[in-house]
Amino acid sequence: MIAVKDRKLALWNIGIAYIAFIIGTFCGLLQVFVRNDSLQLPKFLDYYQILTAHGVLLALIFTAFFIFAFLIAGMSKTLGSFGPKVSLFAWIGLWTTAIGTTMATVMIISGKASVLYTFYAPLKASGWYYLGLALFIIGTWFTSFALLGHFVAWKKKNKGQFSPLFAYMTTATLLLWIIACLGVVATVVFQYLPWAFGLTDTINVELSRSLFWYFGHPLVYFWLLPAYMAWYVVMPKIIGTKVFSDSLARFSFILFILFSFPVGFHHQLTEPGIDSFWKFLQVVLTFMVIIPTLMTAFSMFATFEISGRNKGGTGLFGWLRKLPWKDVRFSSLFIAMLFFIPGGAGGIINASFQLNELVHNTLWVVGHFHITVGTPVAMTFMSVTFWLIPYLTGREFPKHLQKLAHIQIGTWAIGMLLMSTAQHLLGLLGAPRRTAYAGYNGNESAAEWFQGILSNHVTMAIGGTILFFSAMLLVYIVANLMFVAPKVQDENDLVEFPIAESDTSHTAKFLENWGIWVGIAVALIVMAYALPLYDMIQNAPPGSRGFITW
Ligand code: HAS
Repeated sequence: MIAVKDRKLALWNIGIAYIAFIIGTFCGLLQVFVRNDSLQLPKFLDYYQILTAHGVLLALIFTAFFIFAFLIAGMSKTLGSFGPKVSLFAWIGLWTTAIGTTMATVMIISGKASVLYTFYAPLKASGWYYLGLALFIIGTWFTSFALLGHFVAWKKKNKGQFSPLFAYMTTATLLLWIIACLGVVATVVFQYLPWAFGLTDTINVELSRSLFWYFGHPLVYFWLLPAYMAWYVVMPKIIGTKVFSDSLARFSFILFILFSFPVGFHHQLTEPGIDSFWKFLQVVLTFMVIIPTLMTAFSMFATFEISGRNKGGTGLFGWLRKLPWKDVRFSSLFIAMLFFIPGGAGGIINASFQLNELVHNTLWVVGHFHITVGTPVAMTFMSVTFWLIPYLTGREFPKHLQKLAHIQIGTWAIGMLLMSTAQHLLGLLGAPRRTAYAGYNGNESAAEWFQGILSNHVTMAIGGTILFFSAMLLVYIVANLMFVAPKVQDENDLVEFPIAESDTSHTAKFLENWGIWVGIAVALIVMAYALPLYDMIQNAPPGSRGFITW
């Protein structure tokens, strides 16, 4: 059992995450109906306003608060409870992040920041929106440094020992986050804030986008790595085995630190202001990310097979039947992994120079991120929710809630399958993203896109509705686990915090040498970004004034 004060900190983070989840998913529901042309929003609400709220609250706020809750709880569990300084920094982090979130959300709701979660210039939001975002990032840095400080203190006390795998992965994830945020902080502080508060008249659009995507791509791995932590460290314990290979797991996280950053241009392949050489270089580096992903896939299959065979499974696939399918903590993880197969493959398509021409700015990309962050990551967080909240609150996870949890993950999977398949197909046919209902003034060929069995807005709306139902079911389960389910009487009956055993006897010492890895990451960043960014600043076109199109 971790210390009460650490539990409280983690629970506050989870609570805020789920408040963002409720508003964000409701906006998602409204969106699919607007796109379907079957809902007229009231005058005070605009499609782009709810699209911004949906993106910011789910992709940035829900994920970040949930991730920090998981990391806080896991660091306290594996390295021992936090000292007063760590706690203080983590609380300051929580409140700064919460204040930033509130400022940004108020700006979106009051219609002053309908700029979507990517906040591309020259769309211009209120300066308070950017200030809210800046506070949000600063807050996460406080928490990150608190956890890193806890890690360093543990290392000092345990000289020469390998850190527990969970703590090692947390450190890798936080380093990735801190280095990634440098880009978005630079653009917000030096470009957006002076521009939005009227200190400068124009903004260098290409530079702002490039700095955003320098952050935007590692951001997706900031979501993914905590999910991988649950796959590598939590899942083996749930299915009754050990971590397949400690060094493989550590090395795959290191590869993510190296190859997450020098790749942001793959989001900008259609932009004219970047020389194709730099795009080509970053596309090649993007493909390097396949390596740690496939290492993970291999490791997961090996873990499943070892566990299944230990339980008596025979034959080529007999071990599959021995896996604990009735345990919702496992089944949601497994479905999450299944979705990652088409999700990741879609990423490879997006990153391919020529294929990107076909899919960029279409609904395909929306389909892609719903089966990456929206399913593998989100369903892994659901699996974690089912044991982490009762562990922290000291409550049971009663049978009836477990049944509901099965329905919840099943409906999430079905809803996502329908919605994202429709989005992928519609995108391939040409339907644009980032738009409200687009009928192209009744143009015949545009109308044909929407006439397929799966490629139509109705399928998307049905998928979206099922998803909303599932989201509300999840909120019901979360509320019960937080406040209603019976408290366990005996500490031995407490829901388990599953951390699998990991054998470090073959792990190379240099994997713990963070200096080397951060150094190589910085070298790769300089190689991929220094000259193109210099060029964008040195040969900048006249900047753009701001546009408020809503
Ligand atoms: Fe992506 C756009 C490329 C992965 C999220 N991506 C987005 C956006 C988001 C997002 C949110 O190159 C939209 C941004 C916006 O608003 O504009 N993506 C990639 C690539 C990968 C990738 C190369 N994306 C992710 C992940 C995300 C995510 C993960 C969230 C968590 N993405 C792009 C590109 C764009 C893009 C372009 C811009 C498109 C445009 O033009 O706008 C790679 O990381 C993928 C590597 C993965 C694989 C996996 C194949 C899977 C296999 C099995 C794995 C199985 C496992 C478990 C681990 C190669 C082979 C197995 C166990 C079982 C039992 C099944």
